[in-house]
Amino acid sequence: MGFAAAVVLVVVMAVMPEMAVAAVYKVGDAAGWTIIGGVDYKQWAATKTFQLGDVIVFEYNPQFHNVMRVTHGMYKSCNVSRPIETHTSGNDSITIESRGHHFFLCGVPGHCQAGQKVDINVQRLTSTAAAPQPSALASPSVPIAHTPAAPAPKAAAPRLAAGFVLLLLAFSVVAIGVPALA
Ligand SMILES: [Cu+2]
Repeated sequence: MGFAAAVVLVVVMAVMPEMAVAAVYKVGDAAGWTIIGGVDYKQWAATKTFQLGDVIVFEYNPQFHNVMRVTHGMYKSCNVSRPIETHTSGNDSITIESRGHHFFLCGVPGHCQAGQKVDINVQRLTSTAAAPQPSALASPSVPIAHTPAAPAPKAAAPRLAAGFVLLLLAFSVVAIGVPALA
């Protein structure tokens, strides 16, 4: 029972950062996707914290604009010759499904140069959400599993022993850790 609780806790903590509710962001807010009014899309994006699963909406008159997803190099130089993907509906919803930068620009000549470009950046995880290690606080008595430097040909037995020590360690962590957390 204690073990089950610990497993649930660890799983929940590992999954939690991904469970944030997806948000919908309209690029440029009320102004939409345009070259009119000098919308600063860099500034617009800087005020957002984009997450995986968020939906980015480009709203514009398709007679005058479009949306191209491009590489970083193309984004910087406003190169529209080989977009990764092109959207032209005038109301394009794009779900962000990967971390890192997603570069978009308008492929109509001159528009990117006029500032119609946006970089949607979903932060990469700098540190994995590691569960706290109760053993580190609770028990210096648990010996560290020091794997013997086994000679290569006869690796099977020491590896088994190391596995057993790890298992013991895991059980002691659960035994010590769960009451401390409860
Ligand atoms: Cu445009």
